[in-house]
Amino acid sequence: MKMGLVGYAGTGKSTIFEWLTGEKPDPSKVQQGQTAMADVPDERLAAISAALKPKKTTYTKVAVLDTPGLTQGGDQKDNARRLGVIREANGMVVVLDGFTRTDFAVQLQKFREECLYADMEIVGNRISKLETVLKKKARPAKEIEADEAEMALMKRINATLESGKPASTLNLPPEEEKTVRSFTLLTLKPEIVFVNRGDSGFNDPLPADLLALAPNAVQAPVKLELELLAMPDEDRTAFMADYGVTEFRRGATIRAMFYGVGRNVFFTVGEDECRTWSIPAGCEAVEAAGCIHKDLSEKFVRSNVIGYADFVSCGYSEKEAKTKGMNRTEGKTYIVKDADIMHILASS
Ligand SMILES: Nc1nc2c(ncn2[C@@H]2O[C@H](COP(=O)(O)OP(=O)(O)OP(=O)(O)O)[C@@H](O)[C@H]2O)c(=O)[nH]1
Ligand SMILES: [Mg+2]
Repeated sequence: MKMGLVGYAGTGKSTIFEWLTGEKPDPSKVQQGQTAMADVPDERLAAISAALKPKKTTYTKVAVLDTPGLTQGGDQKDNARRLGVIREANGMVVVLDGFTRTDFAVQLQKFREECLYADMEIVGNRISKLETVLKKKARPAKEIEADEAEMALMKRINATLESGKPASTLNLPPEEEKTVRSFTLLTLKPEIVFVNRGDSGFNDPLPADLLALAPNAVQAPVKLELELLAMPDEDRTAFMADYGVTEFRRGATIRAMFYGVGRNVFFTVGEDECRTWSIPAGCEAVEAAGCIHKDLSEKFVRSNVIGYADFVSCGYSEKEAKTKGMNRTEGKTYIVKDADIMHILASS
């Protein structure tokens, strides 16, 4: 799971990169993008580990990719190259300047337009290429058929983009999604909007015009939090009170990024290790098994599942859950719920 920090130059992406991952951005890596990992905090796993005291507690991670910012009204070609760095990411965190500007909705709309134009160029190029290929007649019928199907799909995507809508609004079925996957269209990527606030205003609700465009947008005073965290403990409390900071939002932001792009977790628990595993929301048990190891999904037999609320009500005891009949046996197609406690059984 790799999330790209994207947006216009100077919106604070590299500052956020450091805030989320604890790694200093390396100026020599700005142009090609820099990646570092961040744990996805989970209070439920913390509670499980506090109760079971395993040797090790492991949180699933997200990779965070810092990307070069776009220039406003700048060279379109150069912006397209900069946007190209994002293409390897699974999702985008669109960073808006909330420390020198208040026009969040305008910034977001502009950025979304850049993505539309960049995708239109890619789709347009592909259409031209397919037109040339389709003129050649002496080819196997199967190839012609596949190219014609791709052409129809590309034209549909193009029409959507031209009407100002992201390609994601087409809700492409898996077969078609596979056809276009290699083009890594930006408007197919899940997006979460982040407002990088200055020293004030971060406790105010986000403006309605922004929420209309991005209902799940989040905000935090990133630079202020970094400065507060770097202070000696004895000074921090006083400064937090001065600025009206009641909590640090780093953890909540990572969780918003993780859940905002459609991920869930399940837990595995034991004396050696308790951990969270990242899965796509709504996936089947056999796919969840594959998130631990490919073998587990290929040789999947069944899974034992305890719902998180049941697990808590049993005092975090698998034995107790079994006694109370809350440890269910589920098959391959069971839809895993967020925070399920799972034991996958595979054949050897
Ligand atoms: N006052 C204030 N300044 C900030 C904040 N966040 C970032 N800055 C400053 O804004 C400038 C740009 O921040 P960066 O993190 O380098 O921005 P960027 O988005 O990575 O910029 P590019 O890499 O050029 O796209 C730096 O001088 C930061 O110190 C903030 O919340 N408040
Ligand atoms: Mg930067």
